[in-house]
Formats: sequence, C-alpha cells, structure tokens
Amino acid sequence: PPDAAEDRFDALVIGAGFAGLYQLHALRDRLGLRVRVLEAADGVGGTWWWNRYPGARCDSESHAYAFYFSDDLLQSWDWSERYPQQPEILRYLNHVANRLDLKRDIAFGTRVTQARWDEAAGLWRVATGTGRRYAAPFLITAVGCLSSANIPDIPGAADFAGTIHHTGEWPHDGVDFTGKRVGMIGTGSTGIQAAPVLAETAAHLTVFQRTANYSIPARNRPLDDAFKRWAKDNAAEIRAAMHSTTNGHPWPLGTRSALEVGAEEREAAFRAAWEKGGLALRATFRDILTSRAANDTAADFIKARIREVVKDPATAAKLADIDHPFATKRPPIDTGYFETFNRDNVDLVDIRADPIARITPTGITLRSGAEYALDGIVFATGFDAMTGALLRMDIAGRGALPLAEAWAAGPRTQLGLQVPGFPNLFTITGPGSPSVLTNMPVAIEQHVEWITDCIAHLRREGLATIEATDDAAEAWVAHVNDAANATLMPQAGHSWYLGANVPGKPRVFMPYAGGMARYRVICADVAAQGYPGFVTAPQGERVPA
Ligand code: NA7
Repeated sequence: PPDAAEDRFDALVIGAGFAGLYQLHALRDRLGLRVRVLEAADGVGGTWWWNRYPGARCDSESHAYAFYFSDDLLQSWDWSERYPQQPEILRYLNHVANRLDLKRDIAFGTRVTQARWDEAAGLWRVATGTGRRYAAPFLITAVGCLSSANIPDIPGAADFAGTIHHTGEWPHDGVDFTGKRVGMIGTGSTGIQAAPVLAETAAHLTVFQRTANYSIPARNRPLDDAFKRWAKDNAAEIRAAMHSTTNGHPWPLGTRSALEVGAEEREAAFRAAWEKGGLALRATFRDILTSRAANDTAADFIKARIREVVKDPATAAKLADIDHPFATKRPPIDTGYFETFNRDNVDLVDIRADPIARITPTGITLRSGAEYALDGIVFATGFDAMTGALLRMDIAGRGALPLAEAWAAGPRTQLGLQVPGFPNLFTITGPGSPSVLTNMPVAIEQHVEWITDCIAHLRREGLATIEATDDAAEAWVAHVNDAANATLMPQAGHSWYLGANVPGKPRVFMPYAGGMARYRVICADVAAQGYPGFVTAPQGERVPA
C-alpha cells in the first residue's frame, strides 16, 4: 500500500547540476510528466555549487560549456572569459533554472539516503535525509562523475589545530588564508588551478606532490564583443562541430601522425598549440593518445617547457619527473602553475620519495621525520569518480540486490545508461559512458535526450519497465575495455579513470574511450532498432529475470 507520507511522481531525478536541470525540463516540459528533483545542496549547480576553492574554473571553453538545446538560452547569455570561473558558471545555471522555471520542482536540502525498487508496485521508493519519502516508476541519477570527495585517510588529521578543507567541499563563505602557512596535497587539475591563487594570499604555500603532472597554459582572457557575437551567430555550426568530434569540443583532432612530420614541423605545431593554450596540444596530431612514440614527442615538449619556466633546477626536475604518457590522466590546464614555484613563498615537496607519515596538531610530518608547520591544509585529492556518488546512495534493485554488490568487480552497465537488475533506473554520465572524456554538457545533452526518448517510447507503447540485459551489459563492458585498450590511457596507473586513486576500489577503466560521436551513433541505433539489449514489460508484468 502506498505510504501516506510518501510523495508520488512520474519520475524522480537526483541532482540539480547541468544534468538534472535539463532532465527535469525535458521530462516535464516535453513529455508532461510530474517530476521532482532531489538535490542535497541548497541551490542548483551540482559541481559548481560545491567546488568553490580558490581558482576553480572550467577547462572547457565557455562558449562550448553551455546548453545548446535551446536557442533562447544561447541568445540570452554572455560569457565574460574564455574559461569561466565557478561563480560565473553558477550564475549561468541559475539563469537556466530561472528562465525555464525549474526551481519550483526541485526539493533542495534533500539528500537521497536510500533507493529501493519495489517490484510489486513497479516503483522506485526513495528515502531522503529530510525524512520525506518519494516514489516514482522512473529514477534518474544526475549525480555527476566527480562529486564524491576522496578524503585521504592520514593518521592524526582529527588532531590538526588548523583548518582542513577538501576542494570539492569548500565553505561557501570562503577560507581566508591571508598571512597563513598553507599545505596543499594533490596536483591534479584542481591543485594545479588552486596553487597559483593560494600562493597570492597565503604567507607560504607548500605543495605536496605524489605524482608529477603535465599542464598546459590555459591562456585565459576576457572575451570581446566580436567573439560573443560570433559565438551567437554561429551557434548552429558550433553545435554541429561539437556533435562530430570524439571529445565533444568544437575543434577536431589533427589528421596527421606526430611521426609522419619532421622534428621541426612537429615542434612548430606544439609551439603553436602551447601559445594557443588549453586543450589544443592534445589535438595537434591524431595519434597522441594511441602511439607511445607519438605521445613521447608531446610529453618531451611539455617537460622541456617546465624546465624552462621553473628557475630552481631541483624543483623543475621534480615537476618534470612525469611517469605517465601525456593526456592519459585528465590533462590539466593552468594559469601560472609552474611559474608559481618561482615565488619565494612556495615550495614543492616530493611525497613519492618521502611519503606523508602523519598530520600532527601543528602540521605535516613525512616518513623521514621532516616537519612542515602549517595553519591550513587543502586536500586537492580528487574524487571517488564515476561510481562513488552512485554507490553512497544505497541503491538496491530487483531482489533487493545492492548496487555495490552488482558492481563488486567494477561497474557493469549497458551504454553507461542502465544497470541489469535495476529496472527503470537511468544513470546520466554513468560509468561506461564517454562523459568525463568529453566536454561534459555535450555528453549530458545526449544522455538526457536518449533517456527522455526512451521514456516517451515506453509510454507510447504502454510499457511500464525497461531493464538492461546481462548479456548486453557484459558486451558493453567488454567494448568499453577494448576502447580503452586501443588508447594509451590504461597505462596511467594512478588515474581516477581506473579507480586507482581510491584504496580498495576495483581497477576497471570506467569511461567509454571510443569517442562521443561514435557513442552517439551507437545509442541512436539502439533506440531506432527498438532497444535491443534491453527487456521491456507492460504494466503488471514482471521483467523476465
Ligand atoms: P585528481 O585528478 O584525482 O587529482 C588528485 C591529486 O591528489 C593527484 O595528484 C593525486 O595523486 C593526489 N592524491 C590523491 N590522494 C592522495 C593521497 N592520499 N596522498 C597524496 N596525494 C594524493 O583530482 P582533481 O580534483 O584534481 O581533478 C578531478 C577532476 O575534476 C579533473 O580531472 C577535472 O575533470 C575536474 P596521484 O596522482 O593519485 O598520485
């Protein structure tokens, strides 16, 4: 019997970032469904609500980091910079939510604590931290790929007398480091963005580096009116370009091999990309991510730039001692990262050579006994990527099967969108989707539209449930694996693509590396052929197990 204290909807969406906002709009305003979005935060924004650390900005270019499904949204918004900062993206998402009148259907401050498939009722029953319960036949997760903080388990952290903050859970009124000695752990995209900004206010910044990393200058700049006009006038062309590329950015990969041109020409191409900034260097040649010899030429070029920029040779050597191929971990872009180490108030500590032993009340102590006195510690240590946010919600499917059990050996999905044993559960940017290897809004639009079309199909056909088959998931996991192995990406042992950053997590290459354009075709074919790889059942009938 329906619980009296339970709110019934046609669909529940978890999360109000890019994905949840568009999913709400699509289901409510195109299909006419009664939808509720459940959002843990007190506002929209997702990633951009939580990640308020100093220097937080997007690595996609602003004109491409936006919704393209609505001309009104495109024409009613102007980005101020080539790479938008967190506050501007948050303003943009509020603009979207207001323009489409979305907030009235979002329950803020509502963290999902449990979701159970009720087979007899054909409903997902959802419990939340507020005590309010919800139910709907469709449950769609829009929880992001990088939203469950990876907090390192360092002995003594609880006794630290100063402040400790993870970048992805940053206080909304900021942290004042003026005159403070700050230690930052982690040199991924986040640490590389934060270090130059932290160094400007802190009395002293110590960067604790476990794994040296490549980074390319972003060459961020304000956008002029001519560019803003151009982007608006050419929205259709930009959209078409983003739909045609492997990475969802509006620029294609090079067509030549790095090895088919002479050393001088190659160097000139890398130089031009370095001056252009951002992700251009990865796109110079077609085989940067597939041939180790080609990759080495790009890697050597970047290492030479690091040694050129950083004045102290010992520090330069540590920063350039990079052991993974370029772009096999998410390639950061920066504004003055390597230059920061030329400041008098910044030091680099190599914790690969001398690991952190413990946090003491006054700072960090390394295994050698070296001590660093600190007033504040910043964990720029990343996320339990792709699966973390899903697994912490306590989702159970048919036969009360916990998702954690279904994924004990690594995530298993059909197209990254559905999990066998979990009828009517859709995972936007789930593991097995290209999401994190692409310009995220492009992946999100495609996922949302596919899910919306799928639900429309079910309703049209009088079908109540859809569920990925085991065989389809097995084949898709194998295909995701093959796609990864066709690149150099699995060679980066430390990458969060592989789950290797979280102790005890199964090592499975999670995102689909076959390219967004190819993925788009595969998904469209599945829909056009009547959803092979999925089982559907009419109202009142069980999905065959
Ligand atoms: P990343 O890319 O996962 O980087 C995390 C960094 O923190 C990385 O340098 C890690 O070193 C380091 N780390 C993680 N755990 C520890 C411990 N326990 N001790 C020392 N150092 C540690 O996360 P980001 O937040 O920078 O970026 C995430 C994504 O957000 C980014 O790719 C963009 O898509 C946006 P490791 O390499 O594991 O040795």
